Amino acid sequence: MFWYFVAQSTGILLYYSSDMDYTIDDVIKAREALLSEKSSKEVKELLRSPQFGALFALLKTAPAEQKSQLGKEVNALRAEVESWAEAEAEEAVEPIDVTAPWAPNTPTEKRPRLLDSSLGSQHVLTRELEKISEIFQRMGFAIEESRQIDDDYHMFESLNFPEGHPARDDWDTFMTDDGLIAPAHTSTMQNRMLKKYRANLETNEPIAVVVPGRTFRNEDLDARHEHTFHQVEGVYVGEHIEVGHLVGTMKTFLGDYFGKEVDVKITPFYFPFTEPSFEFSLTCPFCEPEQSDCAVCSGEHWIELMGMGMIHPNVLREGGINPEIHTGFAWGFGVERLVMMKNNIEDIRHFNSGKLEFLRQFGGTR
Ligand code: FA5
Repeated sequence: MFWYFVAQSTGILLYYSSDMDYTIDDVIKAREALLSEKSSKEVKELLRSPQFGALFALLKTAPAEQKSQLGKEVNALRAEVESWAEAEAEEAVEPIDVTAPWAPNTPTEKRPRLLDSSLGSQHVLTRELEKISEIFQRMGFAIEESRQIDDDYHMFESLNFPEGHPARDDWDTFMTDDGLIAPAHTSTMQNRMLKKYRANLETNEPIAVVVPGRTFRNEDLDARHEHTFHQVEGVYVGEHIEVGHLVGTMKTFLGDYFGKEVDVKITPFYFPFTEPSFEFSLTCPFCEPEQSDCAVCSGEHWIELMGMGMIHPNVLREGGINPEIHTGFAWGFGVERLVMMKNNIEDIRHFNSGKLEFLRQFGGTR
């Protein structure tokens, strides 16, 4: 067999035989030669290079049965060389992180160093809120999102606190100058949920919805009180619904969340939006029964977890529901307190502290 050789500027040889047979090696060698020149030449120069010239010549003269295969390989090589140009162009334009805490035009060397996100993990509250939502979803509840700014109607009026009602003062939260309110509880969502889901009742379906959300209070802070914390609101409305259904629902949820039955205490309480109303407490896991100086429960041995009750007829009416036909219950529990009791976290202030020592104990579960 007779061989021709084509000398390349790089010294790499591309060869083809006189009867114009080609082997895959021809294309591989051309590719290697192009790769070695990639950094010193522009893509359009590479596309006009002798390596491509030789391959095109080969394409013209190759036996008919080889042309299609060779054509595919030459085209693939050309597409690859063109893609080098695109990759280079992408590298050249520095992406702008619009969420970064610096002005977009700050030069790279002046930007603060950030930790790679792969080093982080979900915050323990986010993780636990996902678990909580999952349990309620399995129990048949829809999950809805709360909001972080609300108005007087949803905070008070729709919840049976008419203007001037003395109980308004018990909900001391933050307000904007134009009268908007940082919600002191997730009950601000009750009226919206009743209106959104009341059509269920027409087809004998209950209203069953859970609303996790961030809440705010002007509080004296201690081991179990924060100014910013989370609640999970629950609303259930149907026919012949009673307090027993409420207690059963909460015990089922807590049994699933803690993986065992928990001791609970239910005491009568007052909320304008439920009647009757109750406070629901769990035993304090941070002290012994004879201990009176516990910083978490203040020696009471019970930690109040939630408020609950049968939805007041005025609240049902305001949501467009006839209380003569339908009744329902609602609850609102503190997420931080629940997570504290499950994970033995003795101070609520750890959650917002940003302390890595605390956060790392719950890391690694993205
Ligand atoms: C309420 O917020 C009512 N909206 C609950 C409710 C809903 C009653 C529906 C009836 C029907 P309360 O103020 O008790 O109630 O708060 C409920 C729970 O939120 C408390 O039991 C506690 O777990 C949590 N919580 C309240 N204040 C704080 C705080 N400052 N820091 C952390 N958790 C808190």
